[in-house]
Amino acid sequence: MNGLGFGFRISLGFGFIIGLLTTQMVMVVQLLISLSTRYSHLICDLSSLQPDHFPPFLRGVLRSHRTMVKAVAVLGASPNVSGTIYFTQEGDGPTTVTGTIFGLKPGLHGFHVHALGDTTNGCMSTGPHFNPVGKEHGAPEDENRHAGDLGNVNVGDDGTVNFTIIDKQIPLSGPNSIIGRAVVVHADPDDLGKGGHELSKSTGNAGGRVACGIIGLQG
Ligand SMILES: [Cu+2]
Ligand SMILES: [Zn+2]
Repeated sequence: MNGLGFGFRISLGFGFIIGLLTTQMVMVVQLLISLSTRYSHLICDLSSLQPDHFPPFLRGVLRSHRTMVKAVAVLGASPNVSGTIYFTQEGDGPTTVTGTIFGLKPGLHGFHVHALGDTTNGCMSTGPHFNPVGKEHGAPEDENRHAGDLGNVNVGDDGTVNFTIIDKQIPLSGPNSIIGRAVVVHADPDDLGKGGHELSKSTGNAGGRVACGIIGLQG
């Protein structure tokens, strides 16, 4: 047997063993994930792991086990304004908010998650901005902001706005979940805490609450 043929056999053998090990590892990870999901009260839920932190051949199996949570808020409590806001979150990733709102005056309107899903007194009973860690009002990109501070939506001349917001502080599960709270659209622009008004650091001086909806789970 010449050296080349021997080397070829060796590399073929290594390739076979590595392939086998990779398959075994994927199977073991699959088993661990299904066990951890079923017994998440005993061990941490592996489906919340970040796939990007693992080797490429394990990412697919980790992604396929991440849970997708969906929620929706139908805007009400205002006769002229209507709209629907959708929320999705995959695993513990950021939440994507997509919405369409009709019947607003053109320009910027403050848009927030408020603490309570209570509309017994219209939008007034939805409480203050959702603020689980006791910060000041700010812009979505600020470090010092309420979790519920989603900034402004920019309404066109036809009174309609379509928007997408991606945000890391409004999860759909866990202790700071926004499920059961409310989204509120305001009459005026949110000054993002920088307007120098006495209300800037609490509400962004965004004016009245023109529409709101309770954030509920969606199948
Ligand atoms: Cu608000
Ligand atoms: Zn705020």
